[in-house]
Amino acid sequence: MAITELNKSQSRNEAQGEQQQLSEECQELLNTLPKERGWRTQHLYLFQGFWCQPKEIQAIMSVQRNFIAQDSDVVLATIPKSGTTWLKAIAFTIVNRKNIPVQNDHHPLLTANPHELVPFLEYKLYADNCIPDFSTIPCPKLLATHMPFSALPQSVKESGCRVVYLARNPFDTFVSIWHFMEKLRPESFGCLSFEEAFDMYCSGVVGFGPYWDHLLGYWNESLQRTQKVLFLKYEEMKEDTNSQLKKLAEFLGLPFSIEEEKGGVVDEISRLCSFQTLKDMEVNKNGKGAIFADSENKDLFRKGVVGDWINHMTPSMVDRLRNIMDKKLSGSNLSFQLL
Ligand code: PAP
Repeated sequence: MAITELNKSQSRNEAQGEQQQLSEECQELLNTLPKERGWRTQHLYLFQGFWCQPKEIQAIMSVQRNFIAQDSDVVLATIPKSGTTWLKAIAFTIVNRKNIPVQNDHHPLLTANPHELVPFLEYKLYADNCIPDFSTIPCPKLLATHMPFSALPQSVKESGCRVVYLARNPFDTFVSIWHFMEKLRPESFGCLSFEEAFDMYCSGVVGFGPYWDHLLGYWNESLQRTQKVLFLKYEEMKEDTNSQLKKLAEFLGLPFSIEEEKGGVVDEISRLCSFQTLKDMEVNKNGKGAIFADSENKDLFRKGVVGDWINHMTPSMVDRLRNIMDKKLSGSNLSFQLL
């Protein structure tokens, strides 16, 4: 068989494999949804107004039906590549600092990737037709999601549970996701060039996107319900990690005491969760499968900086995305530091 034929039949098989693991209900639903070329699966589907992979759709339906939030729960929300791993590490360390002091030799972050400590609702807990048993998990439960605000289960919106959103500028988010997908995209689906991916991104076709809708959903909610939704920015966390850590701890109802501040606890958390510290951990250098079975943990730690987009985008790409963002965010009072 010629290589092109082999690739075609491989991608057909991979696409069929993807579909076969789905419930009949989900397969039927997929047949009715608009679809576009995917980034790491053959297609992305427009589900409830956002773009999603088939397995994610099935899991999200299950989350929406089955997950009942408790008032003490904390949901960490991001669009992919906005700093999810970092936020998980920080939130886990803040919430557990009384029981697990930051300098403990057995701190879980020394041996586990942050994604193992704060599971995603749609990738871990409700994936593959599982319904998790939360009864043994201590409160407050830390959970994560890439779902847009509009798609969150009703109980998350109606209970007292807190939501922390981390946003990152669209330029770096795009560059980061393109690099990540380069690693994960099956060869048989062919190359997805930087330019092609950029076109898709600008049309809103990216996992859990359009990017701007995701952002605005949480932003608007954070303005209306300040006690319930906290909106953080990656760039501000990079610029002054300690002040953002304090803001987060306060929002979670676990402010740092004067003794803790004087004793350097905030600095220690910043250091433990910093890009370089996490990147250098054995589990993050050589571990696998923290999010997807087929992903390597090291791919979650690429550069971890603000402004890497300048090394990738042409001036016309920058203009195009800037114009889109100006239009989409106009009147929202939301802006990003880009460099
Ligand atoms: P996910 O959505 O798949 O979980 P996520 O953690 O949001 O991924 O994004 C990874 C990005 O966060 C990477 O950005 P880059 O590609 O521009 O480098 C990664 O380097 C960055 N990142 C991971 N951990 C940290 C950290 N501790 N501090 C700052 N940035 C980090």
